[in-house]
Amino acid sequence: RFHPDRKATIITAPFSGGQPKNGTELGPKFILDAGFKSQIEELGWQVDMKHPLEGTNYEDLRTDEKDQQGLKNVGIVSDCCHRIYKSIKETAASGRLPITIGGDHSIGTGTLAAMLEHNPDTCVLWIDAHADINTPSTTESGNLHGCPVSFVMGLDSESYPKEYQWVPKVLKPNRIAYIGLRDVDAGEKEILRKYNIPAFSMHHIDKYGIGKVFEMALDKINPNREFPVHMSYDVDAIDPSFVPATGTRVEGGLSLREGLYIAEAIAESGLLSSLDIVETNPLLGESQQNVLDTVGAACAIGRCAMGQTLL
Ligand code: 6HN
Ligand code: MN
Ligand code: MN
Ligand code: MN
Repeated sequence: RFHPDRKATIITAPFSGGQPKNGTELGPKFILDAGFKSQIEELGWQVDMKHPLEGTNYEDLRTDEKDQQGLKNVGIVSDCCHRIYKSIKETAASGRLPITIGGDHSIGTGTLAAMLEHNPDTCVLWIDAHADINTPSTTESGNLHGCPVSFVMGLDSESYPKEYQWVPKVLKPNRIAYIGLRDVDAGEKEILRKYNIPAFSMHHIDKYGIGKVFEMALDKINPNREFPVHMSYDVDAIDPSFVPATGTRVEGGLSLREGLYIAEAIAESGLLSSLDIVETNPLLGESQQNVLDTVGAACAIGRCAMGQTLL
């Protein structure tokens, strides 16, 4: 419904500064080498590409050190997110659907900020084992891939480092729903409860089934199915037996089919306005097969969300 003319832009975000492991920055290369662009073209989309991080050397600058606030790599994460943000805003303004390929999930600050400024009615489906809603005060790890949602929501904004001042606080707590959660920090649970943010964990998926949970999630944030949806898909939502090459694996996740169902269902709704596929780390597979499985799942998420299984 939102993109009848089927034009999309793949935005590469080869970035690992939001977390401590090498290799997350290689996600885009592996996903593109697997043929992702032509897979989407075969579905009838006209696809072009943007590389907003070209010319940066974030990997050389990444450290494991925390600043006085306990955060890691604030400068490079903010700079990276700002580039992604500008690139996505331009893409959306030109009427194309942005598909951002990460890279770690800290880039979510840039994609959310851009899509919500583009259309303030945008609502968000965050598909993840984690809630990524820590604030600078609640984060224990200091890894900014655990914080992208809070910045755009403006939670606890007195605690934000000056580098994050550019981020527009545009996301309302009733406009985001989670699916797939199973590793949520204590401080995050408090935030989810305090703001009454719809969150569907693996428990709900076992209880109701993925089809029902998807509808329940949309009922909360988009009851009349009228608003565009930004889907931010962290591949670690899917069980590590199917998606092993990712940095923060948590057992007991979505089956591969449940994971792809979510992407198919958003395609079926016609509401998708932008998509992130993040946290593929090709250096973390214990075997070549592990890497192939993970990259294959990332590509399949994209194809399903772009309409592969619609007849
Ligand atoms: N992700 N809640 C943990 C943290 O460090 O804040 C894990 C975050 C994981 C982030 O998977 O995108
Ligand atoms: Mn995650
Ligand atoms: Mn934790
Ligand atoms: Mn995540």
